[in-house]
Amino acid sequence: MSEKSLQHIDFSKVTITGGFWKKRQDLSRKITVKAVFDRFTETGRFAALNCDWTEGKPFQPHVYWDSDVAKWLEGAIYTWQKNPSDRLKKKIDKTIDTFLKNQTPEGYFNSHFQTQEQENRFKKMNDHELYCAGHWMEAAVAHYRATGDDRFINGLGRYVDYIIERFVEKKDTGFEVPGHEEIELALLKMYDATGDKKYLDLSLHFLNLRGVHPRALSEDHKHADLSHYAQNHAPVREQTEAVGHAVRAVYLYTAMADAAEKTGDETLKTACETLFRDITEKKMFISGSIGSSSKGEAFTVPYDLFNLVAYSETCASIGLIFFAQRMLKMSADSRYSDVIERALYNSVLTSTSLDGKSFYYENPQEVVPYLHTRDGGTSAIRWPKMLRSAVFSCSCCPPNIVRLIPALGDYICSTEGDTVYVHQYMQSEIDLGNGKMLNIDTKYPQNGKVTVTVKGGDCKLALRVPGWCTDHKYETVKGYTYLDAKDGQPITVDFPMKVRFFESRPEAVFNCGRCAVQRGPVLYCAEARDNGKNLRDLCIESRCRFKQGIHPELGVPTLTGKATRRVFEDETVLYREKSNARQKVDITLIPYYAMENRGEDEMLLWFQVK
Ligand code: FUB
Ligand code: ZN
Repeated sequence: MSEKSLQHIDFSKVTITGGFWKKRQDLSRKITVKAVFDRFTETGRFAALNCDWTEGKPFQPHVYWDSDVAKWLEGAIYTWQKNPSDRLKKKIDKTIDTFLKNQTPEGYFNSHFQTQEQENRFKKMNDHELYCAGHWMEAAVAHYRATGDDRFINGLGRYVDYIIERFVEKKDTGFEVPGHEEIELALLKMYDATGDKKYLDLSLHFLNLRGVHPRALSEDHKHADLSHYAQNHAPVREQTEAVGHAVRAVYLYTAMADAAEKTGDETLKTACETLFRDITEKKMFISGSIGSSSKGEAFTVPYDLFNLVAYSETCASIGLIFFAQRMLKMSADSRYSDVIERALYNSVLTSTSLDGKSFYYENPQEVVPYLHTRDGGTSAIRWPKMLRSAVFSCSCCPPNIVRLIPALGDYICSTEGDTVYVHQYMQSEIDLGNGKMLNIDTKYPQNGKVTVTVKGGDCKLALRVPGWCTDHKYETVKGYTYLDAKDGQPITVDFPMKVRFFESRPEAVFNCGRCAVQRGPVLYCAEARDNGKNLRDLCIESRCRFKQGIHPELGVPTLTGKATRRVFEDETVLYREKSNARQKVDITLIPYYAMENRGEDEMLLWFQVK
């Protein structure tokens, strides 16, 4: 491990005690964890773990189903760890027992292959066995850390031994590296949890082989370039552009960054920096969503930020957070923590309904409902679904939310020697170790005032000055302001949280002449229900003094202000000579994360501003 690394304080040492994120954590604990469990039960995903499905029975286990359950399990463990409950513990124990009971004598587990394709074990690169194995490992690490019980993690250890036997020793598998990355990052977590170098070595084995044998994934997988799809087009240290399936990509980059930090591999670190810049400077929506195209669920060319047809999968944003978190460990640079904030308050929050029960897979960046009916909804252009769903046939996103929200404490704070870094501003109590506690008192993002108190000794504090805050008074080094903190003496910073307009580079052509409205880290959008239809016709006054309020139906903050809209009264013409007639109107904006919670509606993030 590099000596300069930041040591992230993990969520087990952090209690989010109130405010914005406490509400979200409570919603997750009380509603979302159970809702996802119930949907996965109804769709046969938990029953599949018994590995007794036979032809003719309902609920045929799919290749990625195990990963859905494993991610739910990981999130349920985090939830239980912070708020023990017998009912949840029973579900956790039963899931683990079923997994352990149905592992084969070699340690292998996959409910699809064990019931349907025994003969194809480790033969099909794109069929997710190692991806599922990785998610089981992440759940097992969570369980071991939460309980100290090593049954589950030892079960995964046996599975890893079998993977080593087949992929490293015998080399008798049908592919060399996983089609869907995930196991690489999970093995590094296994290494952290156990200290056993075999996990690090296997992760490096897969990382080092990627791109060395570019190959098609499978004949029936009709993507333009199959090696790019799975980031298998070039050795990882030579990759400079984020390509292919976005979730696979960011899971890979997460592992690369973690491996670079653990081994001190500077070439790997440089590749990660280049890839991070490529994503965040050219391929990221303002919401923190990534992966523009539904074709291959993929990154495309730079500045392809076509809001109306954005794919922007929830898992990809979550993967970007994982990647940024690993990069932050290697370099205390707010470029990483700013991206985490952007994704958390926007793409991640948006993906879950306000009632905590339904989810976006693809997160719309703009909605014009009548366009979705083009060609009876079968248009070659794939429009994202306007509303969230309780479960999907490929339901990877909901359980990714289930595991992210209870572990949010992971993202708040790190230490490096005597310096305590605060990256995210959440009302919390943090155990820094060695008898030191950190208290963060804030109503962020309601306002930008944050009071930080260290107890148990003096230290240097490094507080992130949020990237959206361009009018602060602090001196910064890579986005952090460094202050001396005395034991028990509160330090208060204040980041002016006015409403701000943001514009994008000219190459992001769909946003030209338009601005996004942001207050603090939270993006605001307009819905037709509050503003009348044809939202693109609205023009906000640049000197508009927005008033804050609470939305009567949604209970979320609102910004109300002045705008104009064109007068276009003649319903019979499609075109006319330009007229300057404009009507003054009031505009009501809601947080982007609250969009489409009242049924399908037109929604806009990028406005004309004059
Ligand atoms: O293949 C498993 C999951 O389904 C991926 O992570 C998602 O992007 C979707 O392809
Ligand atoms: Zn997903």
